[in-house]
Amino acid sequence: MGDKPFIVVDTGGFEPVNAEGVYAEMARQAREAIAAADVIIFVTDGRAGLAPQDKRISQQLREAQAPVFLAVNKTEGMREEVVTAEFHELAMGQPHAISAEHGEGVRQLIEDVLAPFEAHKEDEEAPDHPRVAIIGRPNVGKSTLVNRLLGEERVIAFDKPGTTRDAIEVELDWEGRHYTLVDTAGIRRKGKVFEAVEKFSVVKTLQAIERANVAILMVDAEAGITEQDAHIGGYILEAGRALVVAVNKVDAIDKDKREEVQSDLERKLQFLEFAAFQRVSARHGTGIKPLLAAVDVAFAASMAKLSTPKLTRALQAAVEQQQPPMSGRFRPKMRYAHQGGMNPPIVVIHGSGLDGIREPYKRYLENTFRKVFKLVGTPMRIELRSSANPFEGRKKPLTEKQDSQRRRRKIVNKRRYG
Ligand SMILES: Nc1nc2c(ncn2[C@@H]2O[C@H](COP(=O)(O)OP(=O)(O)OP(=O)(O)O)[C@@H](O)[C@H]2O)c(=O)[nH]1
Ligand SMILES: [Mg+2]
Repeated sequence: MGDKPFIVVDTGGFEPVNAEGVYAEMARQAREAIAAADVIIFVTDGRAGLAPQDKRISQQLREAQAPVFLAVNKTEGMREEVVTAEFHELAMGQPHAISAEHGEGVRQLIEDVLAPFEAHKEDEEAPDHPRVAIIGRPNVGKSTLVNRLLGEERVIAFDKPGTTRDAIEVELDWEGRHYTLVDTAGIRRKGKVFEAVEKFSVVKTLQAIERANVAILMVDAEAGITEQDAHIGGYILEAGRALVVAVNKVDAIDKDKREEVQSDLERKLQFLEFAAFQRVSARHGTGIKPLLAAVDVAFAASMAKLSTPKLTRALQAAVEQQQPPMSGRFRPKMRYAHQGGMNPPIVVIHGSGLDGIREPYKRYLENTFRKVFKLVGTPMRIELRSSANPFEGRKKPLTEKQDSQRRRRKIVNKRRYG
């Protein structure tokens, strides 16, 4: 939410006592989730009212390390004080009346839950070596690659999806350079959520992506390129992590299959074209050297320092070459650019009427910056910041107060930007 990313673990219904069979398994997973969570949301049913199980669950949750928020669900159309009254008995703080289905009260609940956490800030101090997470579907060969890089069987690789369950961190020295490698459990997406063969592994994998500097997205040439690979790539892109795509098991395919894989890569992973694609065989150790070289390049790009004068010159040259399209009667005006963050690099552009800049022009600017700063292998973000433009999009005449405010701001802007 906003600038606070978070990972949600949806647990199976929790029957803490006398659980058998599938319920025992659900209880085990819920316990694991409770132990791993930073915050717990305990969801009860406002229509059914306070149940004896709720009391048992609340007793268990009292032992948890993490703070617990009590949500009373299905309360659409009901008075908050009335529906939550009996839930005070659980003594788990102020109950939050929500309707998950109708989206009522959910935003407030999440805001309260996240309140103690700092907004996501990039660590501006560049680390001296990259943290590299190896990500991919189950069974594509991630663990085999880690062993190959280390030159020893340090992690378990096996021809069965779900072999790796936890994110495992190992240190690698390679030709005088140092890397922290993170082997992860294979994930795939089902509907809108990611899953692993072992349910909890997925959280570790998603966290490994967030914590990495560079992700190696491994795909399996033998099994073929799938939508699942694209989903995982999309997640890495969204997280803003630098990326290298490793196309594994090339030893196991013939020429026809190679062509099919190539065309699938171009089609299905086209949106990852900012990244290097490297064909490898983790089993035989081919393509390993260029793979690590691509990791170095992506790491450097994600941590690049973009100087304000050089950015601004690049911006001006880009605009000269191709002006942004008119937006209504006005043309957006870009004045200068500076770097707003790294990993991924963020370019902040200042000007007026920038709301009128559309996605294609933003992409054009991004490509310009990529070329000028030779940024390969990292996503980029472009942020547009408009100073007030008193004429833009005005429908109603301004009130006197607004007008004098705008005027003052304009004078300030003049001073600032000349
Ligand atoms: N032919 C071929 N097989 C490979 C290669 N790399 C891995 N394999 C095989 O693929 C199977 C799965 O390898 P793992 O390294 O366990 O795969 P993983 O991605 O770690 O799988 P999970 O941990 O389950 O997500 C094993 O049988 C490996 O021997 C390769 O380069 N070529
Ligand atoms: Mg593995």
